Amino acid sequence: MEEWNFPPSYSNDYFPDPNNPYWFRDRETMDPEKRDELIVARIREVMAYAYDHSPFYQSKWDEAGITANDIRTLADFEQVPAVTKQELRDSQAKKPPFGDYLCCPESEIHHIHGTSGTTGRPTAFGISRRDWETIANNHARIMWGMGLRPGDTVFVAAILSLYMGSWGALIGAERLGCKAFPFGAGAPGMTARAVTWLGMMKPAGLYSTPSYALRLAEVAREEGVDPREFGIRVLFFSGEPGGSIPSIRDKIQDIYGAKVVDCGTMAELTPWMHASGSADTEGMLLWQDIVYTEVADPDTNRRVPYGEQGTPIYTHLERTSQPMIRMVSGDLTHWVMEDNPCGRTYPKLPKGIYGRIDDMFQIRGENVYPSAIAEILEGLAGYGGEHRIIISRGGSMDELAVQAEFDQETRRRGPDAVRALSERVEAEFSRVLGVRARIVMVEPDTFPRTDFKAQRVVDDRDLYHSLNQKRGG
Ligand code: 8LQ
Repeated sequence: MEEWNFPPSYSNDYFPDPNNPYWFRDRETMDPEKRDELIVARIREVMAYAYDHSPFYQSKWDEAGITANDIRTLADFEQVPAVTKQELRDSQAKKPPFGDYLCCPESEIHHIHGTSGTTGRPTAFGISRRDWETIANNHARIMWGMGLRPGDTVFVAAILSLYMGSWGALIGAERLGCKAFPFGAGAPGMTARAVTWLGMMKPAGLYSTPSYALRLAEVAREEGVDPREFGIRVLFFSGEPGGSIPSIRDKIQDIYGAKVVDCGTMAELTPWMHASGSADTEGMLLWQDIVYTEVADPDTNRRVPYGEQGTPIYTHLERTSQPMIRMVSGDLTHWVMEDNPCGRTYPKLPKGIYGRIDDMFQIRGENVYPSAIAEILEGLAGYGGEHRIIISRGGSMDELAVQAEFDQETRRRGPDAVRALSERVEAEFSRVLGVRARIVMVEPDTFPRTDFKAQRVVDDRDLYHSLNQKRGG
């Protein structure tokens, strides 16, 4: 079989036969039960390694009375206590800067990165050279599965700073033998310049967030350029929901005339592409031989059956510097096991990751995700491209208002068209979400666009009530 060892030592010269749709055919298409057996053995190795090299895992597992040798089945592994982001922060506060879960000598760290969030103590990633190469190999393999090939130009349109997304896409493209273009994002005027460069380079692949791909298309059109002229074949997205939401995915595929692939989990879990669709399979496959993912009940951290919803819990099977073993994401998704068009035998998140459980709100007993609201709006003709979700969590129940832009065409057609659109939005909300929301239609381009991940939820009782009054409701 192809290389599958711990620690991994991939050959940087390896390439599959150009006609082979798989980078590692056996690992990707093997009988899933056989794979699970191999994963159990690998988990024991990774746990033994982490125990030997990190006080963090030593004390955690000693306290739980669990050892690597106790893991005989995947069900046994569910007993291993989960790791939270807060524990990583605490560990780094106690043992700065990389925490007592760093499993290699500091002298072996080859790259420093960190979390891109703006609240709370940031977490530092210390990544060894060995891991850096492993990540590049993992990502090249998954990008091969997306249909990218050596010689293709890959344009990275995301912030090249603390965001791991850009770096992961970049090193995957480099290892794949692509012409890697670390263009970046986020500086003033950069989106217009991206339009110029995309026209010049005609890349086969573009990496960004889904929100930014929509923004880029708007700016291209403002510049009189049809995004189809870029000639992009594959748009691969991470960072936020969108790539697996049919209305958003189809809209972007149509705008660019390109295939959309959804990927990405968490920066801590780099190689974060380990959940990724492929050229022929929509949604996200769980590449279990790279990072073992359990979709679990958030209360018990035990796996839920296929077909059910839960929170992903991730375990690195190939990382040696800061391995995450049962890191709980706090996101929500549902998973299935079915035949995939691409022939890979991995479980799948058919609708991707819905969002963080914390971002969910309850309207009269219904759980609502911001991504479900985006899904409805993006599917409606006349929608202007941005919205804000205003929640009032003040009273006994959450209340919901949505400010949504109408587009220029609707504006031209006048107030009746705006009213009709508003009624359509309201009707779709009650049909799809089962909730009544205050809909406030606003002019095109009311809201700023993002170069990164969209932030659309505003938690504000006063704003909610002022919108509610304006509408006379
Ligand atoms: N998140 C990330 N990717 C997502 C996706 N494809 N669909 C839905 N939600 C997604 C570096 C990679 O882009 C991963 C990344 O964004 O890492 P971060 O910055 O640590 O953010 C992690 C969170 O982004 C996840 O927990 C999801 O909520 C979201």
